[in-house]
Amino acid sequence: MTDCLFCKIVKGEIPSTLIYEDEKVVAFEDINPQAPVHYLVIPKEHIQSAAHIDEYNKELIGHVFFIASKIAKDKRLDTGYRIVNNCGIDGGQTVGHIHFHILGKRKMLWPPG
Ligand code: DGP
Repeated sequence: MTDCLFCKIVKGEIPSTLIYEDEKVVAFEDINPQAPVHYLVIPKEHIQSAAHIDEYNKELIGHVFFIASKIAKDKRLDTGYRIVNNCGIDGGQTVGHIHFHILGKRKMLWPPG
């Protein structure tokens, strides 16, 4: 996906503050933080959204979620945090490459807006 913003971040074509990388996943600071801690965790492979999780990529998504949990531990979000996935237009997704937000270091509200 040559025109995907997050694919460009994966390839280093757009700068970001990386906090984690392995062969399948990268995580970086959100450019528009909604909490004192706000990271994005994404698969390197382009998957458009949660609606595009399938038999082929379901284990990769499990790995992304595992890494999100590991990052939360490593960053000492010991009192809790929120992992958010926005899917599609009504879900509030603005970047068409699946990503999980990790929000922490403030008390979260429920229900979300
Ligand atoms: P969503 O609305 O769930 O699709 O979240 C997209 C997030 O991506 C949003 O919180 C802002 C973030 N974002 C958009 N452009 C950039 C960028 O160029 N760099 C970084 N680090 N984050 C970005």
